Amino acid sequence: MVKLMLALDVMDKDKALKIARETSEYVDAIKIGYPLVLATNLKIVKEIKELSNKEVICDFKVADIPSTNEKIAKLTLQYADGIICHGFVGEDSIRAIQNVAKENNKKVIMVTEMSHPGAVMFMQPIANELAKLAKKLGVDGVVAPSTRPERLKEIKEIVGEIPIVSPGIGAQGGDLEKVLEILSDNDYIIVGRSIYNSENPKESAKMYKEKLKNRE
Ligand code: NUP
Repeated sequence: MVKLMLALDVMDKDKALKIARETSEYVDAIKIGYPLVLATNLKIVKEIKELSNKEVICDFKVADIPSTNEKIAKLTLQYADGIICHGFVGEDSIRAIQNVAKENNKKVIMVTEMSHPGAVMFMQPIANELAKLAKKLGVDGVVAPSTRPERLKEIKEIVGEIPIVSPGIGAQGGDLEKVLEILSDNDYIIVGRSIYNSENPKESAKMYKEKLKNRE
């Protein structure tokens, strides 16, 4: 089954813990990014992991020189099960993160093409090259857009067995039906606002989970 990753981009600790607790029955993984970590601190990752008992991925889109990437990865992967990094900074920068991840048995997920409209300016022209690099390096996942199913398909064809982690369903307008025709078992859809901003996040997470189940 395609998995559900909750993007927990709320900026209040109690709200984050409440939503993580309420939705954990229906989500397979929780993604924590700058909004929540900067509003609290890195230890929130540990707390969410303990409370939800789910895979927790830090979406820090790391994009620095190898030695700085290494430091960021070491700090993040103390608590998180995986980290999202950018690929455009090049092979050495990604390898620096992979080295830390391998020592700790953690995941490195690399961004190829982002989901927002502006990604067509600079990212889309190099995204297939980034996907090829992801495959060469054997990363544990790649981010590709649910907002552009044709691009999602192309990137998936390039990376083959590497799991896809795909944002854009819900608030960004991605078409879940179309996306589920492309994704396969072990891939993830990422859903944020349409779960955590809904009146009933638990029900919303349940609805997404059921849609994923029904596609089997
Ligand atoms: O290309 C990307 N698009 C994207 O939306 C790469 C991402 N990591 N994200 C993240 O996915 C974004 O930062 C947010 O955390 C989540 C999507 O959230 P939402 O649009 O469902 O609220």
